[in-house]
Amino acid sequence: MAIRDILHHPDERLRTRAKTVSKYDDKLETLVADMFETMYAAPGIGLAATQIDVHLRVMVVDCGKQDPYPLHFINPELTLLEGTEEMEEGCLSVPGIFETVSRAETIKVRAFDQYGIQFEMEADGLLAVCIQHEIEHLEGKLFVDKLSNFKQKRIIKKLSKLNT
Ligand code: GNR
Ligand code: NI
Repeated sequence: MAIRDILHHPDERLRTRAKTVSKYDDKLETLVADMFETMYAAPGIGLAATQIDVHLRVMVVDCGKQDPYPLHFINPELTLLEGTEEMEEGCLSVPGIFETVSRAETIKVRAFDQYGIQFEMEADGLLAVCIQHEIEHLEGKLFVDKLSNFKQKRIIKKLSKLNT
C-alpha cells in the first residue's frame, strides 16, 4: 500500500474525465487500498481517483456511522436525485477552503465493488453530499465551480499564496 500525492486546484489534471473501469484485477484492488490509505492520511471523508491523477471511475468514502463503512465505488452512476440541501463543503484538492453549496438531499447510486459485484444504495445527509462530490471529481468538476466568479478568483489567489 502507498500514500499517493493529491493534486491541488487549479491543476488542469483535475479537469480530466475519468474512464470506465473494465478490468477487475489486482491493480484495481491496489488502487482502492492506496486510495483508502491516502484518504485516511489526509485526513478526508472521501477521495476520487482523479485527485491522485488516476483517471478511472473509482472513489472511496468513509463518513463514519454508515452501515457498512468504509465504502468504495467502481463506475458509480446516480440513479435518483431528490430534494435539495445546502451544506458546507471542503475538498482535499482545494485545501483550507470551506463554502456552502447546494446539492440533492437524497440520492441513489449504482456501482460495482472491486470484485465486479454490482450494488445500489440510497443515501442522504453527509453521505449523499460526499458521494455527489466524488462523482463530480470523476467528471472533472470541483465544488468551487458552483461558486460566484468573484469567490472563485479569490480562492485561486488564496491557494497560490499557500503554494509559493
Ligand atoms: O474530506 C472531505 N470533506 C468533505 C466535507 C463536506 C463535503 C464533502 C467533503 S469531501 C472531502 C474530501 C474530498 O476532497 N473528496 O473529494
Ligand atoms: Ni474533493
